[in-house]
Amino acid sequence: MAEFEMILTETQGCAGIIRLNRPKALNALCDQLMDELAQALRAFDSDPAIAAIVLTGNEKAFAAGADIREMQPRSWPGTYLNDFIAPWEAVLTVRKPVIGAVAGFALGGGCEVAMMCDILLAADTAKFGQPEIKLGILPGAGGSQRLTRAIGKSKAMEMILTGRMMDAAEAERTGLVSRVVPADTLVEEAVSLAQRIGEHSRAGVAMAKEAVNAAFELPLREGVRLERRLFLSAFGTPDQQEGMAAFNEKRKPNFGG
Ligand code: CO8
Repeated sequence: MAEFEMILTETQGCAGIIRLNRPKALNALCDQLMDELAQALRAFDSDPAIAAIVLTGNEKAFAAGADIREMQPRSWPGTYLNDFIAPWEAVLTVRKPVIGAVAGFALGGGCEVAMMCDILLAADTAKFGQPEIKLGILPGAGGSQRLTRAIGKSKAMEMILTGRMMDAAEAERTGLVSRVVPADTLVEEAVSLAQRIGEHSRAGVAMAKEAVNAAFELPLREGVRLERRLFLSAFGTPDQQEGMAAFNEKRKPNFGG
């Protein structure tokens, strides 16, 4: 793994952990940080020892948004010609599961990056919000779409038009996150989730991730068709043979990948 200034990386078993690490700016997402994040995601995605990636911040912030200092001087058409949001999509190109683990603020672009993750765990200290309206702009990295799909139109509209934050309990109640855990166990829980995923067939996990994500991109009929194709092709993997043989022989499967 390359040397980074604004993120920290480590591995624990088959979990690759990326910590956003710009604490003085509450992990505000500047160009350099996003470039480093993209590099680290690609490195873990292509590392055969890694089954899933945990993306987290620190106890105060996952990320308090795009870097407002860096954004202030930007103007159109420069913003259009040099689409500075494009590198953010790196999170979406990862084929292994990405588990977002949010403590403290996940605001603006920080909330958007969190919502790009496949599974979101929240510490009881987490606060989510899309406060861009207070800056005279609107969400620009998918917030208006992903928040609306996650929590419904009325609540998403209220949050995006007022900029109010949502606490961890509300985020769990509305389905934005899968679970709330005590802040001091957040990363441990996310790593244990990654390790549980890592016990399963790599191909099966990648196909299942692709199928679930298709639910956000495709009409139902196309999504079901994609699922069917992936399901049928799973029968071409040694892991299908191993998984079913192990069940019938009443033993633990030994998936080879
Ligand atoms: N950008 C740059 N610096 C930030 C940011 C940010 N988003 N958020 C916090 N900081 C800095 C502060 O300037 C401060 O720095 P300094 O100590 O040098 O003055 C330091 O972090 C600590 O912040 P505060 O003193 O404000 O800490 P508080 O605990 O008092 O308040 C808050 C915490 C409420 C989170 C407050 O910092 C805040 O409101 N931050 C801004 C939140 C925000 O508006 N986020 C949305 C940004 S816009 C956006 O994300 C658009 C995304 C569009 C797509 C992406 C395109 C690339």
